[in-house]
Amino acid sequence: MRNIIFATGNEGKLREIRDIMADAKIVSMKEAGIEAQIEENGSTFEENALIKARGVSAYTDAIVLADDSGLEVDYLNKEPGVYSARYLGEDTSYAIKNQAILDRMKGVPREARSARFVCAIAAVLPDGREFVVRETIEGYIGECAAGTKGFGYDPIFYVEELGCSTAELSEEKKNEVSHRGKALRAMKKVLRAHGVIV
Ligand code: ITT
Repeated sequence: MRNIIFATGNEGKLREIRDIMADAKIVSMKEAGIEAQIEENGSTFEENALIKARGVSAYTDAIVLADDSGLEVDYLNKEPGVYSARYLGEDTSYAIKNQAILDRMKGVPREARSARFVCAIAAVLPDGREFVVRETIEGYIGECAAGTKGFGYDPIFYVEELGCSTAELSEEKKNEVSHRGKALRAMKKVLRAHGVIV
C-alpha cells in the first residue's frame, strides 16, 4: 500500500490512527517534513478536516488524511464542539479543561448529561478527489474524571454500555467503539470502493 500522510500534530490521535490503520504505512506530518500552519476556520468538523487535508496536500503528492474531532455536550449547547482543542486556550492542560466542564455540569442530573465524541476524517488525493466521513460515539459527562489512558477529554466521557470512561478502556477496545475507529474504518471502505487502496 502507498504511504498515507496523516495531517495531525496530535500524538494521541496518531497513536490510535496507526493502530486502526495497521495495514497501511501512516506517515506523520513531522516524519514527512511538512510544517504547515493551517487555520481551522471552518464551522463544522467536516469543513475543518477538509481544510487540514487540503492544506497538507498542497505540499505533497501522497494521499493525505486528516481528522477533525471534538466533544459535544448537549447541556452546554454542544460546546466545546469544533473548539475542543482551543477550549480555555490551546495550551491549557486537559486536567483544567476537564475540571472546568465538570464544574459547569455540577448538579445536572444524569439524564441531562448526554454528550458525544464526533470525528470527521477527510481524504485529499493527488488527483484532486476528496472524500469526507463522520462518525460519533454517544455517552455522557460523568460526575468526576476517571482513567489515565487515551487523551484529551477521555477521563470525563463515559459510555453507558461499557460502564466506564473512555480513559479506562484499553487502546484496542477504544478503537473498536470510538468515533475515530468508526470513521477511519468508514474511510477505508470509501477508499477501497474507489480503488484508491486495496
Ligand atoms: P490536529 O488538528 O493537529 O489533528 P488537534 O488536537 O488540534 O490536532 P482537533 O482540532 O481535531 O485536533 O481537536 C480535537 C480535540 O478534541 C482534541 O484535542 C481533544 O481535546 C478532543 N478529542 C478528539 N478526539 C478525542 C478522543 O478520542 N478522546 C478525547 N478527546 C478527544
